Amino acid sequence: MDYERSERGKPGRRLPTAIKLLVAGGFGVGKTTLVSAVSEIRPLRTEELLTNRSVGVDDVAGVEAKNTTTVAMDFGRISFGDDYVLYLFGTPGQERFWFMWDELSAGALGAVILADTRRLADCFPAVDYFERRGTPFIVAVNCFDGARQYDVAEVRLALGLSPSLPVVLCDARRRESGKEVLITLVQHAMEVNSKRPASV
Ligand SMILES: Nc1nc2c(ncn2[C@@H]2O[C@H](COP(=O)(O)OP(=O)(O)OP(=O)(O)O)[C@@H](O)[C@H]2O)c(=O)[nH]1
Ligand SMILES: [Mg+2]
Repeated sequence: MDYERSERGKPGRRLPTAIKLLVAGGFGVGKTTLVSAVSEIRPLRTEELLTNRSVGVDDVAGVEAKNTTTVAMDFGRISFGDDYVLYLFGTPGQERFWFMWDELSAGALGAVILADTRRLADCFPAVDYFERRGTPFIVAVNCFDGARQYDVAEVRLALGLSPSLPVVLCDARRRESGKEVLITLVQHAMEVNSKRPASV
């Protein structure tokens, strides 16, 4: 909500609108990487080492170099001019930490579901979750090196998504790419909300 900052001696200056967004998706798709790449503050991470105990539990196929995993959340912040500040919450990818999703989702404008085309089915739980909650979301395909490239129409078809739902390609390691994803999400979420009947 916008309000005047006159009490701080700067009459007429507005505080930016705060928007909460989620970065969700399956295990190892690059959620922590994206939040860290775009954040203008030092991101909060809750990474723990993957140990031998997770063998047979965590599917690291495709991300064999990965040796840590998010156990609670990632947090970052990014401003767009003086008008908007986005607060980013990255969810844990592994099923055993999904109980965190409800807490993290409260009050979120929308969610990015990151997808890895080598393991596309891993993002079904996130798609189901946000569809059920009625949270606006977009799908961002994180283009890993060496992974076969698909176009967005193929990904949309494979995930059974409606043509009006944005599917974009990105590189979670690149700040500009991550920013474009977030802008697409905010625009989509605002459009979805503008079509919803006003609550009483
Ligand atoms: N080549 C390439 N590697 C990436 C990309 N994004 C992430 N990685 C690597 O892939 C691995 C997974 O990245 P994370 O950001 O930890 O994934 P995550 O989704 O947060 O994983 P969990 O929290 O464990 O579910 C890391 O080793 C990253 O360095 C990408 O766009 N391209
Ligand atoms: Mg993570």
